[in-house]
Amino acid sequence: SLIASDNRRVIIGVGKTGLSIARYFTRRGLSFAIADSRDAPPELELFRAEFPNVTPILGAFTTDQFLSATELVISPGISLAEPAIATAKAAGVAITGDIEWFCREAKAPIVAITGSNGKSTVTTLVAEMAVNAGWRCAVGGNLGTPALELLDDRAELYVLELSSFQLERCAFIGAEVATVLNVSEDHLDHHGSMIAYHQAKHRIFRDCKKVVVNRDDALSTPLVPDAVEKWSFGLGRSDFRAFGLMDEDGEQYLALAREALLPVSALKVAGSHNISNAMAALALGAAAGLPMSAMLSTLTEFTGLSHRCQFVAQWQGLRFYNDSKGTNVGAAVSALRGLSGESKVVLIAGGVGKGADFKPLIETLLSVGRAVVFIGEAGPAMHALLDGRLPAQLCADMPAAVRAATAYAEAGDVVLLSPACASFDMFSNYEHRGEVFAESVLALTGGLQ
Ligand code: UMA
Ligand code: ADP
Repeated sequence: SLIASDNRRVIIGVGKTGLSIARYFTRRGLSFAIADSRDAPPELELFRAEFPNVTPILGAFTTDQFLSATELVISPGISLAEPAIATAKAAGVAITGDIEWFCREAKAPIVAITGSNGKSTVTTLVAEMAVNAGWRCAVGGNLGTPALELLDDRAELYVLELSSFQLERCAFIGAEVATVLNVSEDHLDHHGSMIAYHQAKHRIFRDCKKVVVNRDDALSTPLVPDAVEKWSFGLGRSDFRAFGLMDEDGEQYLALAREALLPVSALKVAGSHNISNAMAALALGAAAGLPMSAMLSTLTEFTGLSHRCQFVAQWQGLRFYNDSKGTNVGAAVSALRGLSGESKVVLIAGGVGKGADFKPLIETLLSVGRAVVFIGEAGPAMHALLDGRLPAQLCADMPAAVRAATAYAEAGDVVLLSPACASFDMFSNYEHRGEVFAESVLALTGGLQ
């Protein structure tokens, strides 16, 4: 074994998360070892500078490597099916992650948010609502800042976006309010089945005080005791503790019980999925005790996050949208539905397919699509599945894809990048993909609006 017997709490991963765990253990006076399967993990230099007395164990894991550990604190990017980890787990080594350590330590209430899509949008909305209400609020998790970096004794509320990977290695959460926004297929390459993915997401309800349920998605409904306070959101009618829609004087309103709260037209974000997201944020905020007035004014100010159905340019009667964060089939389907309206859509899709079933995307395209341009690893399989039912072609890079998409488009159409796939085959991340798309559009249109 590579681990000394006096140092048997092992952090796996020298990335953002691993570094945050090392810092936290050091603040608590807990000793640790740290390992990464890569020879040069991204935060290595920073780690060496901050922890000169801890020598990271680098390079491919060997199966028996962690058998003498007592606990593995595993970064989200490492699979629990990794042989070295599965072997240690089978031998009784405890498996945890940064989120469990955070939740055991946090003193302020936690709003915990997961789901296949809309997590970042809803997490950001709830945090902005809290800030608008004058609460001292810390926001992070999968959204970007590792949870353990948020710990602050003065915090009044923590808002966490949690991924299925973070939840899967977490035995305790104890949120004030927890939600699974929706469940559609994603990360099947990692979780193996929809049931395993669903189970990982539903860990978010462990020991929670209140839940928020999506009435339009049965898979979001938690198995929790009746005593747990339940709030909900949905595009149907409102009710007690149930945000919904209401018509008044020919206008559609976000509503709670019998009260119209805000006209839907006051939201600056497009698509019915964003109406759901707004109501999810209201339900989470209301359950956490945020005042309604601050929540509603946040909704009227919020213009959406970058790379999520983001408007890029208008040119020769075409509108270009960047939805690079549409990294799974469910997201791309809702972007297509949300942006089509009166228009037809030319879609750019493809990338790392993650084992997904693309049929629902193809079906949506057949009703709202003008044409499709495929890119990346999954491109050929998606092209074959479409089987000539719409004009389509494969392109080798993003500038070519944008040119091809524009050539298919007719006046009034939307050109949409919503890849339904991860980006790592062609780009460093989804932000990079979105930026290359926007640059390609501006190169083609000459930057004209
Ligand atoms: N890796 C190795 N060997 C190791 C450890 C990691 O090869 O021993 C690789 C992983 O396979 C992965 C990469 O290193 O490709 C990063 O893994 P990590 O666990 O070190 O990641 P962090 O940099 O700590 O970032 C993680 C989340 N990343 C992942 O879940 C892959 C970030 O979510 C999150 O913002 C951050 O913690 C802070 O909480 C990113 C993400 O892509 C944005 N999340 C996925 C998503 O949203 O779909 C789940
Ligand atoms: P996440 O953090 O879960 O990836 P984001 O808020 O970043 O979610 O949104 C990512 C993409 O998912 C958006 O660009 C859009 O295509 C789609 N999306 C957003 N909200 C929803 C929703 N409520 N239901 C379905 N798809 C959604």
